[in-house]
Amino acid sequence: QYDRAWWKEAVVYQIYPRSFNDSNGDGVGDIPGIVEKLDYLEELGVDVIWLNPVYESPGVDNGYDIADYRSINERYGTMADWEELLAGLHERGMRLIMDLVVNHTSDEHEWFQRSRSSTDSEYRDYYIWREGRSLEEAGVSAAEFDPADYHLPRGVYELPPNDWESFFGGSAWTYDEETGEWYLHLFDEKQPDLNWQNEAVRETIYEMMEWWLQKGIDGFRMDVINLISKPEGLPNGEDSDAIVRGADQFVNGPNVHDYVAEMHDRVISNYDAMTVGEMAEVSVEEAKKFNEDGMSMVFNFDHLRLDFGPEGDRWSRGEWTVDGLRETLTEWQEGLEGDGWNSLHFNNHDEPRMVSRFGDDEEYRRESAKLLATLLLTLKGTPFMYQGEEIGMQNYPFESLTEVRDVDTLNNVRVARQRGRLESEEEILDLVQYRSRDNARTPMQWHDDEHAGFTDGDPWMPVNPNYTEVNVAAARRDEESVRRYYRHLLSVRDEHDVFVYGDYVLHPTDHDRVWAYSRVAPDAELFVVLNFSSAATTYVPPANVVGEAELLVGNYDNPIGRINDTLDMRPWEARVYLLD
Ligand code: ISL
Repeated sequence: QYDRAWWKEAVVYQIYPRSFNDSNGDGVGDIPGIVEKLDYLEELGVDVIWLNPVYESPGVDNGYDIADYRSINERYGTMADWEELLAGLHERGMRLIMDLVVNHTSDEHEWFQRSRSSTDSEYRDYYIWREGRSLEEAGVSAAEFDPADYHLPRGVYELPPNDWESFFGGSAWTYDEETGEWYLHLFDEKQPDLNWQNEAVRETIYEMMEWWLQKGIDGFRMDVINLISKPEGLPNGEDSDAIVRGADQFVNGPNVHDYVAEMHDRVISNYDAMTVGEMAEVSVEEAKKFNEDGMSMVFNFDHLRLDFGPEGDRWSRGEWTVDGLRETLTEWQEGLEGDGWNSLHFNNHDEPRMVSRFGDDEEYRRESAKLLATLLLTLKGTPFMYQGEEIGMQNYPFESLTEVRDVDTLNNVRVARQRGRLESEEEILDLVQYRSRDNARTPMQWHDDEHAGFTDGDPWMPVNPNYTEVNVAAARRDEESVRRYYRHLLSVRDEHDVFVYGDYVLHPTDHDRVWAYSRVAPDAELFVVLNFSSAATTYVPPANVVGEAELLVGNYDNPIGRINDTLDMRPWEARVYLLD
């Protein structure tokens, strides 16, 4: 009846190892710490663990700067620890997907060390090296030019090969004194981009992927995978509204589908593996092409840009609306129906906490966290939870920039200051509090002892001061906890195929706070209604759902076993009915 796949039926739980559980008191989470929590994960009812990078790395971007793809960072444990983790998950019927970061490596990777050593190195072409431009060539006057913008050594007076910008702020090129050329890095200067045009690069990556799959992993989350193909000649950016300058050239570049399809044919297709491609920016049409290339699903971020400032600027603040959220997610739900598959996510290690962003993290923290859980687990697609979401963890109340560790935040703040874009220190702090990736990276809150039970030492990131109230132990004692609600939703989801395979059907409404939809399968139908507001309201459901129904899930007591022609919705109320 359905085009079934295990990864369509699965719920993924993302673990950011640095911040999950520290077993040896060095203040940094580790793999044995995750092993200690395997029963916790099983009890929660999730099916797949996605582990952020745990490979050898100098750690400027917390592991997204990999120095050796085939080894485990000592900080996190040993390969034997990792094997124990994999075995422990498999014993419990769970699976493991690993982070694949192959747009770039660390500059401390041996390939880059060799590549930078000489223009004749056999590794030179593993990365993207070019000569700089003279001011004349670039059409820049001497008055406009500030060598400090490019960290140029004394006596070097030239511009980078093109005008592309890094996602972490500033030019995407760094001048290297060894050979007097520049290398490309779409992220930090310690994350040089690999040259995917070079067949040797592709081959060695495929071998590495094969090696992990042979060890028994169940798939990959592919970091910024739609940035791997850069256009011939590396032309300047043309679109001044692009997410960063040059993005119109290197996002979904000319050969990206060839590479992804090749990767699938050569490696993935030999396994029963799932893949999710993280996309810096992607349209529904483009996503379908990735599905055709063999990718199980992509992460898109359209709904996580609704609160960006004017011109889509991440480092300024705009307001999201329920209309916008509903419209954006509906476009993806409808767009991929039949010939594609969605991923679903409202937070991860790069994003603020969802309850602080889309909910009410004060009076209605629990209710709104449950409403967002309901949305995550009743839209069509594979849901991705992020650690701490199940207890309703919130953004961190940063009081000063000295509490920030994240390279992305720090670099972007520095560049914004240089360019006079952020006016006052107050404005900066405000934005950091709202937007910084570190909001998601504070330690997991296990109980109300010191450091929330995350570590016996000094945590690498401060613990959110609300840990005395918001923690797993407290959630266990509480009948109404967010965690209990997730467990219930996850188990109900397992019992009814319609959660996975039913079509999404929007119920159009003028209501600016309510979102209602059905999930329709040949033999079952769900009706979902969500009140995104700290105020009570009434909603008139469509006539065709009114009548006898079973309330499968709800975040308030609700004895009524039918859908009336008017629904009185309490603050942040969420209900899921199974129609009779
Ligand atoms: O953080 C961002 C905004 O949410 C993005 O600019 C982010 O850098 C982009 O989504 C890519 O993220 C991924 O690759 C980065 C790494 O820093 C992120 O942690 C990772 O998820 C570079 O590897």
